[in-house]
Amino acid sequence: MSDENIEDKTNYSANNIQVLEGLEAVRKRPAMYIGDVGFRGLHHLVYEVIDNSIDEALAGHCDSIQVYIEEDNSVTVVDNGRGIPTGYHDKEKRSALEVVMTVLHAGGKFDKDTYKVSGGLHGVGVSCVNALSIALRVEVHREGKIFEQEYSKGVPLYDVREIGTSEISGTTVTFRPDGEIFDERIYNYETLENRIRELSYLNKGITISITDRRETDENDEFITSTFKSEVGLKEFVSYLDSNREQLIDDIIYMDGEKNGIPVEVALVYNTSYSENLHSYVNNINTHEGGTHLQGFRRGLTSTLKKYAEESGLLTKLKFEIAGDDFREGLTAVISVKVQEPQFEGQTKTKLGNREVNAPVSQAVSEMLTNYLEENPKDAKTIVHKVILAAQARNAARKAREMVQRKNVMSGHSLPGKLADCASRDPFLSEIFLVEGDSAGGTAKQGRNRENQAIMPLRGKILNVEKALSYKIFENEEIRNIYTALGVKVGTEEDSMALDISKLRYHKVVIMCDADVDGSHIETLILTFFFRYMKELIDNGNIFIATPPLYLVKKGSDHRYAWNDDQRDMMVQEMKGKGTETSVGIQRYKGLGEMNAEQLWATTMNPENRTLRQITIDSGAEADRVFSMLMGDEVPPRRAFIESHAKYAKIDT
Ligand code: 0RA
Repeated sequence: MSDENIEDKTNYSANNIQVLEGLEAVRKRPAMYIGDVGFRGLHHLVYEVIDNSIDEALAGHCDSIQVYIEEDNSVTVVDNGRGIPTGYHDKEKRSALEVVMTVLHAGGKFDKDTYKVSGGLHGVGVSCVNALSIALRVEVHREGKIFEQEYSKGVPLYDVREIGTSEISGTTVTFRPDGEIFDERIYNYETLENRIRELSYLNKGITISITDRRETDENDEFITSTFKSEVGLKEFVSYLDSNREQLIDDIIYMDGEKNGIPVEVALVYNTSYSENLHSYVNNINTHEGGTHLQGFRRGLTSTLKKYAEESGLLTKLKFEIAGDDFREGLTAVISVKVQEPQFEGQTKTKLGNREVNAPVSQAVSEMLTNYLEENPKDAKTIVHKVILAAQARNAARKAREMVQRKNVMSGHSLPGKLADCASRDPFLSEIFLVEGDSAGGTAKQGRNRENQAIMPLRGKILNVEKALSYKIFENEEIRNIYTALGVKVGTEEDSMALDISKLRYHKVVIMCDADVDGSHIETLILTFFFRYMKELIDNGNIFIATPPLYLVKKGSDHRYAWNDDQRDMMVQEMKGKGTETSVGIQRYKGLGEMNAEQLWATTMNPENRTLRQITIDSGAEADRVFSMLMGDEVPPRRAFIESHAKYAKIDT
């Protein structure tokens, strides 16, 4: 044996130890790599794998990606790229494929020419997915051959092996998340579908499909969706606004490069009053905004302001137009690709790179200037809308000031309908927003008054989707929510700025009847939080209570069921217990059908209750769904409600 060989062996085991240490680090602190080990983290694994295929597509070598949810909740991602290289890697003493699959951050290192920008929220790569999978198999078609390797918890089960010949090229990865790591195991088709739709808009020209192999529909076929966008963000904006009325003829669009930074922007004005801006960096939704969004706003405001001033349309206005006024009824998506993104903020979704601001601002300015010059009619319509927004903002300021003055005059600022809790510690306190005065009364009797506050809401609260923002602040129920929560809105510069530093309860629980009306009210309240207090949703403060649907009883044996399966199982079990006494089922529709003890035991007691925390998978999709649910068009709303209904079957 030569010296060289000995050294090789040492190197090999040294590398091996490093790999194991890397995988172990991921398994020890999975949240550090994928965010969390719940629903989000579970789905994040899929995004991480798809991202590699998208990178291959962005490099110009792949135009088709298929995703399958398998029967056992494993996921397969197939692409027609070049295939991960399988040759021997001299330095690592093993197949390049094995290196990509097992070494953290190794993914991009083999292909220096590729303009690589995606790479997931945390950019951890497929090796991280591998480490968190109880089983993973990769199959590569490349140079006329097929190769495979399998792993468990990231450790290879055998060396990369050749298993056949092939005329195509591409990579297929199938993985099953490790149940020891994840609290959630079940993939949600719609969550993945939404992300895939979004990815297809963000990366035009790529066909991406998703198929659910777990169950078939009434025609015995798997549920599947295929997405391909020819025109990118222009189509995205039109999808987002499909339930709103467009104010101008075209969607304003540009796709280009500024100072070496690829910038794609699409925007349109509609007749609504809300601002819907969605921004992306390297395909990642930047919820918290950042320098690209600042650039967008600056470009939009300065261009429209200049145009409005030069056109003489502002002469009659007695006050300044603010930044917000340019964004009322605006739907826009902006996507930039940044080589070395710096992500900041609480959820690491805020772009910090200062060099991105100016190029985006310039791009937006140029695009908009051209459009306004070429479409004077639309330009006028937009300026008119801006002036109306400014006037409404002025009215809103007056309404708000009046409210604040009233509060000061009456000496106490909490709403009369609020039954507050004793505790003044927001971290221990919760508030239940309850549908109707009568259920509110029951909740007041049943609660733990030490830390549970109750505020009844009268009937249907205002549909904020259809109201001007100053109308919203004139609405009593909504003002009560603001004052009870201790949330302040509006500063001199930004009429929508939210101050949640004095939030009085860290859990805000929406408690509605388990029927069609209740779920409508739930949606109205959620729409309000989504449009006007989104920070609370992002912070994880908003919850929905889940009252039981059934009381199943036999003699003195009383049990609650939250769904039909549970109910049927209880009935079977109780019947099995011999005696003649019959089993009775009571269907709860309203909270009012429960007495205070029952409501406490099933729905309010932290020891037994289930609270559903409201989170947003996709801000863009949530925006579209709320505008549809609360908008004027009936058919899409009915279709959505029928496919998502919790209670419709029972009540119709
Ligand atoms: C590194 C180099 C090359 C391809 C890839 C990675 C690659 C990775 C993945 C992951 C999923 N699908 C993928 N497709 C390709 C190409 C090197 C070359 O052929 O020159």
